[in-house]
Amino acid sequence: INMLQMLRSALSEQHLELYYQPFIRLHDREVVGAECLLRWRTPDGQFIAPDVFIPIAEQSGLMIAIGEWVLRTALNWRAAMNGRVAPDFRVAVNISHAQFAEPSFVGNLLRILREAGVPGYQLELELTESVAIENFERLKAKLEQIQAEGIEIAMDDFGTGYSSLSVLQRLHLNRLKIDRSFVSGEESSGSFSMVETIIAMADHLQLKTIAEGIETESQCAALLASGCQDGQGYLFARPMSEADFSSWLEARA
Ligand code: G
Ligand code: G
Ligand code: NA
Ligand code: MN
Repeated sequence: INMLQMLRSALSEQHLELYYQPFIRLHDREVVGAECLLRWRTPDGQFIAPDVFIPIAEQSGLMIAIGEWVLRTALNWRAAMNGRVAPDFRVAVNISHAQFAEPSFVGNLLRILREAGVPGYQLELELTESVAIENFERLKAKLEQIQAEGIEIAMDDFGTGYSSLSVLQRLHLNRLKIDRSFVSGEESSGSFSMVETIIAMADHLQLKTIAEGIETESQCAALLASGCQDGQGYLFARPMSEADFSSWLEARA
């Protein structure tokens, strides 16, 4: 039995799970959202990392079904969090390139949003620079259709891909996610200057910023001083199961 068959049954037998990692507003440390991260728990209790199975899901076309499951689960979770988080608390969902490129993507997205009863502004999509290989006009039209619902678009792992400044300028995005490789380079000051460059560029393009992989108070302080708005990382919390996320929230209150 191969990995693809196992993954297919994991989806149907509900062995996939979402973990949630909070987004923190750096200046006052309020919880402003969470990214959902897919986990596959095999029957023997082992976790298989998404880096391992997402490429297989993408090649086989199974990512479409998994991606819809992720969206539905994340949005139902967001609806269930009402009253425990601020109204503008956003849930961020990673969208793979194969999923985004599917012609039915936007239609399915909006249908799932409606079924969950969640307003668009409570959802953010994390895309990577790889979406920019798509035909530019088509990409732009898709993004506009999504944003017309209030859904925000973040560019994930920013700075590691190849998208040009001109693409960034011509697409209307909402947020840049500064890749953690730049954040962890803080001690060797060469790469932290990349963080400052990215934030300056984001400000110029009127994009919001979030830094990933914040592990130390000194990284947090440096990001705050550079004008970065939000952050995520082990300093605040690891990705947590739904139950652990709820306990974590309660413990802070
Ligand atoms: O926690 P971490 O190991 O979860 O995530 C590893 C990688 O898997 C990250 O690049 C992340 O963007 C990706 N990933 C996690 N969950 C999802 C998901 O639901 N969909 C997609 N497309 N990628 C995901
Ligand atoms: O590619 P993407 O940015 O979606 O993936 C986020 C990845 O970063 C996940 O695998 C998540 O578990 C991981 N992550 C989150 N916070 C930290 C952190 O503080 N340090 C490290 N090393 N990894 C982190
Ligand atoms: Na992400
Ligand atoms: Mn990222």
